[in-house]
Amino acid sequence: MLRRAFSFCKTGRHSKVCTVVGSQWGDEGKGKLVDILARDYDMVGRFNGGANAGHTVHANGVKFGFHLLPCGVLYSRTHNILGNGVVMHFPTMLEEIKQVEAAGITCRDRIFVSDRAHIVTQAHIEADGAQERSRGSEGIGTTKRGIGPTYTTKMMRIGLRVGDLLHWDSFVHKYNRVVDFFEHAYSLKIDRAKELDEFQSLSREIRPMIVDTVYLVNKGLDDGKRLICEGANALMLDVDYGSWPYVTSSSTGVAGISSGLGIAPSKIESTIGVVKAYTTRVGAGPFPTEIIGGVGDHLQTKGQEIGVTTGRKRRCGWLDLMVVKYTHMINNYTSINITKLDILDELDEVRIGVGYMLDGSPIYTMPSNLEDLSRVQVQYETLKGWKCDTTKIENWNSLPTNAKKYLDKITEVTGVPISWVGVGPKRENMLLNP
Ligand code: 2SA
Ligand code: GDP
Ligand code: MG
Repeated sequence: MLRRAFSFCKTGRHSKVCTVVGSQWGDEGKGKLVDILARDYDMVGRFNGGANAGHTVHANGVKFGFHLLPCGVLYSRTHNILGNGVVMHFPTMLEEIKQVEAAGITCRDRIFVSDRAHIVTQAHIEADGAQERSRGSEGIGTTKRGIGPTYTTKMMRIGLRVGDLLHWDSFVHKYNRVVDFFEHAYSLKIDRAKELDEFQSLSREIRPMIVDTVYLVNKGLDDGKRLICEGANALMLDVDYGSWPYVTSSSTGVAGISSGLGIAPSKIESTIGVVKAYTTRVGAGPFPTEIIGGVGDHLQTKGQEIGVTTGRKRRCGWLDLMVVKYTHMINNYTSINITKLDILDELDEVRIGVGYMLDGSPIYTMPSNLEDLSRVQVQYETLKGWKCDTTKIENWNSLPTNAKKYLDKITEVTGVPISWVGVGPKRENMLLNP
């Protein structure tokens, strides 16, 4: 059979496999775009992270905050897949299923969890907290959802996998092995009998959802189905390419799709980089365009920049296009979705970081070490604000001239076309570039 021609689809609406990934430090609004695109897709798959993620979807007057469930779950025909690269905290997932059911949407039969995904236990969660405490003032500011320790036991090859739930005796053996390790390493005391009881009862609910998702997804594609790969976190939080060690523990970019969902890179047709119109970061670590006070506070308040998972205030700053250019180099965006443009509506002027200087010379990529990254001097361009309410705008052409100039500047500096612009949190607050 001839291979299908590689098809770039700028908007992501017509691809067979479309990827939505974070291009900054997370919370760009990936959930909203996935929800919008998912209406026309058959499958939505998460490939990385766990219940650290918080993806917000506003649909039919209800606000959902998903941590584990893929954002296609609100459409009755969409299959939602948690790939092998995800770390699973089942109590969180079951809670989310109830949230969706409470909105009148049945979804259990449309959720598929990889038998190869690793399981987060109470010991992983407590170890996360213990590690943060032991780091003192150098704490990463993790979400304390056990993410780092679960990827650690995966790499140490002592973790627990979802498929182990189907073999109870060996599950108990492996559970004890992992708990022994953490109790010893961090002087923890885990109530094993209680947690094993919980696993036993939840495994009855989970069992029908456990499948080989690698086969499910690839067979689906062979049968003509279409897939969205939903990235969690963002490339600046990637364990290899992010501002290490102030990162999460998974591969958050397109590279994570192959390892975390079992899709060959050549099957990915479009990759949409979600870019917030300014920059935010939750947790510690360098942030070159951060604004302390003043406009930073305005963005935090107006943008309601509060962590979906932990309720922490997000740090805010100007849009940093060095970050977007760097993440584009690695992810190769077909197009960009600018989100939260409306949050800049009231500003007299807006600044964009377009380059970095280090020791008096321009640099062309992201420093790999914190020492240099915390010393870069950001080169800014300042543009006039548009000073009008964009939230009622229904089409691209009605955007104010200065807002269009802001968007044009982003394309000029990054070289990536903008396909979508968000001017509010709801589905209808999304403008398509004609
Ligand atoms: P972890 O818990 O080990 O993944 O934390 C490591 C770093 O990764 C950051 N991180 C995040 N950054 C932005 N958003 C995330 N999701 C939640 C949200 C965050 C929240 O949607 O708002 O509620 O606080 C997320 N998850 C992890 C984290 O801040 C650490 O810097
Ligand atoms: P994600 O983790 O990338 O899915 O993003 P989050 O859900 O953590 O954070 C994005 C926040 O911005 C959520 O509260 C969204 O409802 C909201 N949001 C998304 N796009 C827009 C937009 O264009 N304008 C406004 N005002 N809010 C938006
Ligand atoms: Mg988020």
